[in-house]
Amino acid sequence: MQFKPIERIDKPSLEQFQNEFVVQDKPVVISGVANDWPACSLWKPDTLKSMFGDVRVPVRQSDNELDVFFGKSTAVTEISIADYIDSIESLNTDSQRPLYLGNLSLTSPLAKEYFDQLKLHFDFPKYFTENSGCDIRIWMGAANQKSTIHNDPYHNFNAQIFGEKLFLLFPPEEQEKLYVKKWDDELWTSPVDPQQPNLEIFPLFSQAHALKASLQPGDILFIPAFWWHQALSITTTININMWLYTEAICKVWEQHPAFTRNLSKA
Ligand SMILES: O=C(O)CCC(=O)C(=O)O
Repeated sequence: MQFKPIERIDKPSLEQFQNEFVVQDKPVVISGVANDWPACSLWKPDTLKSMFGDVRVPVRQSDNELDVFFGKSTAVTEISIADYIDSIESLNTDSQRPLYLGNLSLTSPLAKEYFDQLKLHFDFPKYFTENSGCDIRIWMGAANQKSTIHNDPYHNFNAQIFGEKLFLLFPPEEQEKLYVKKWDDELWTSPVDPQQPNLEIFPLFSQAHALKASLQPGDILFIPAFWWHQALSITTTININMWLYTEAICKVWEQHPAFTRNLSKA
């Protein structure tokens, strides 16, 4: 795999963001925006523990998505936020892997009570005039937590709140080199572990072209819809992301060669 760094931009205007990144289907790391969010100073494992320690949340049995999608750990369990934070902070994560509090919707009716309080702490810029289908999720994980390479039929803003997370992004047309498989109607995911690829089984992965960014607190990564992406926590991390579903994406999804190729393989 070869990679280049993802471009960075400081506080773009709506026009600049739309013209240089959305229209050109190009990822970017936005700085100078989330740094001022109260979340970046308030949301630390210990403060979340004191604010919401008793709240019970669904967590994945494994924080390695390769286990979730290609292994045997698909189960979800429930745990209090205090116990979850203790588990990721006390575990020797070199030899044991903890649970993963990932992809927790803050906009679901169940989380509404807490969301009203949390939403005062962040404010994603209005880079899209239409905001339909806007969905906000929180992700908290231990060092070495990893996702699979997958894509989403939404534009995505992923903000780093605490710790450091590494993102690899691959353009939609790199699909063949990633050996993606259908998980459900919305999710296509790759069995290749980009940190330890098995090139005997997945030889084309050696020719894949990726973009790479290390997100620090206050960075917001824009992942255009359908771009393949993978996340790896370098430290304990807290991220918040917002998915945006637009009319334009709907049209692309219906016509995109990746989608028609996916359908013919399904
Ligand atoms: O952080 C992760 O584990 C995955 C994040 C992700 O896939 C996303 O923001 O779409």
